[in-house]
Amino acid sequence: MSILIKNGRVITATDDYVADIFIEGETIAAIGKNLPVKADKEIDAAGLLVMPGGIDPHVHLEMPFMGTFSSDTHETGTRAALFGGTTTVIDFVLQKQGHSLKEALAEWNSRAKGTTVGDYSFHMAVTDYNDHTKAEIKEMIEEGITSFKTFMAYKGALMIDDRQMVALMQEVKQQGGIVTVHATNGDMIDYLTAKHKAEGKLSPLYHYLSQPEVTEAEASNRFAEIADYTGCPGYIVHLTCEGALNAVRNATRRNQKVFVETCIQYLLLDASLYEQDFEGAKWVMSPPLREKKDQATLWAGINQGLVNVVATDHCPFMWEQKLMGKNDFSKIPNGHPAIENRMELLFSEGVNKGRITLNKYVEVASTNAAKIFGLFPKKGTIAVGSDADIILLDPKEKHTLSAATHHMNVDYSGYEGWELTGKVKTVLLRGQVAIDNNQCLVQKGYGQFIKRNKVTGKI
Ligand code: DUC
Ligand code: ZN
Ligand code: ZN
Ligand code: ZN
Repeated sequence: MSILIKNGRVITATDDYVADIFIEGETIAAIGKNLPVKADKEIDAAGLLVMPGGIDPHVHLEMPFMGTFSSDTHETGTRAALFGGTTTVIDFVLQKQGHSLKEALAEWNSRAKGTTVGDYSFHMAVTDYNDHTKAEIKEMIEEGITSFKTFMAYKGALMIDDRQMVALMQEVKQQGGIVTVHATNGDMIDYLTAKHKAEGKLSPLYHYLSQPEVTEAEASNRFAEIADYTGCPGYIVHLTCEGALNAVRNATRRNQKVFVETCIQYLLLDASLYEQDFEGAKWVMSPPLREKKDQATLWAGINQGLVNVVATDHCPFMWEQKLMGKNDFSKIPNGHPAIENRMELLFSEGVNKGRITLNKYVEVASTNAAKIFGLFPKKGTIAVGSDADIILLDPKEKHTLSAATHHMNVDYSGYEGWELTGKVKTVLLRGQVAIDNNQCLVQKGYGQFIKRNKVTGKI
C-alpha cells in the first residue's frame, strides 16, 4: 500500500516547507515537490499543516490507583489519543512493593497486548528498589524499556526514599537509561493532608492547599542534586510551578541538563477551579493546578528551552469514582482526562494565540519526547525512513470540546464548552489512515509496542 500526501505545509521541529510526502508500507519513502510517483491513494493536504504524530509520554491507562482503576483502557485511551492527533503514548507499569519488575510488566502486557489501537511503550515505575530490582534494570532495558519512573510522594504505595533514589540512579546510568520523577515532598504533603483533615477541612480546595508550591520546589531541587551527583540523565514529570522550574534553572548554572515535562492543564487552568464545592474534584490531580503566575512561567520556560515536553498525565476517573472522596478530599482519585485534547488545546491556545511558534509546537508535542526517550528518528519527525505517523491539521477550523463528543471513557470534560481554533482532520499511523472524517479506521490491536533505544541524555 502506498499513499501520497500532496500540497501540504510540512512542519517539523526545525523546518517549514511545502512538499509532497510519499509513503510506502509503514514508512516515509520520499519527500519533495511534484514527486514522480504513482500511489494507491492520494490525500490532498492543501491548506493543511502536515506534522509528525503527537507523542504523549505520560499517560495512565487502566491503572490500579487509590482503590480503583483509571477509566480508559489501553484500547479506549489510545483510540481517543488518535482522534486528537497523538499516535504514540508511553504508559506506566507500576511495580508492586515487595514484588518484581517482571511481574508488573507481565500484568501490563496482559492488558495492552492485542488491545491497543495506537502505538505505545512503557516506563517502568520502580517503587521498591533492592538487590533483586537492581538485577532487573538491565533486563528491562533489553526489553526496550529504557526509562524508570520514581515517586518522591505516595509513601507506603509508590514512594522510594533518597537512599533508593541514589542507588537506582547509579544503576540506571550504568545501563544507559533515564530516571523520571514525580517530584513532590511526600512527607510534607502527608503531614499537611492529615492536619487539614483533623481540622475538618475536607473539600477539594484542601487537596490544593496540602500540596503547596514549596513541596514541589524542594523535591525538584533534591532530585536535580542527586541526578548531578550520580551523573544519571533525569526528567521531571508534570512540573507545574515557578519554584520547581527555578530549581531546574539553577541546575543549568553548573551546565547540568534536567529534562522537564509540563502538562497541558498546568499551562491553561488554575487553582481558582478548586474554589467551588465538590465540582473542583474534576481537577483534583497531583500536583494540583497552580496560579496564573505559574502559567506564565511555564510558557516562558517552553520558549527558554527549559520545559522540553508538554504531556497530559492522562489519568481519567468517572464522576462516580470521584465521588469516593465526596466527604474527604484525600479519597478523591487523583487525575484528569486530556489524552484526546492535548494537541488541539496546545495548538489553539499556544500557536494560534501567539505564545509558541509552529516549530516549537512540534518540538514539545512530539520531537523532544522521541529524542529523550529513545524513539527518535523512528517517531517524532517527518523524514525519509521514519514511521509514517503524520497528522493533517486545519489551523482555522473551529470546534467545541465536550464530554458529549469526546472519545475518552470518562463522563465529564475538564474543558467543557471550550471553543478551539485548529482541528486534527486526518491521522496516519505507520502508513495507515487511522483517523479521517471523525472516524477511526484502524482496529483494536493495530497498536504496536515500540521497543525504545538506550537514551543519550541529549536532545
Ligand atoms: N498524579 C495524578 O494526578 N494521577 C496519577 C498519578 C499522579 O501522580
Ligand atoms: Zn511477587
Ligand atoms: Zn505523578
Ligand atoms: Zn502520572
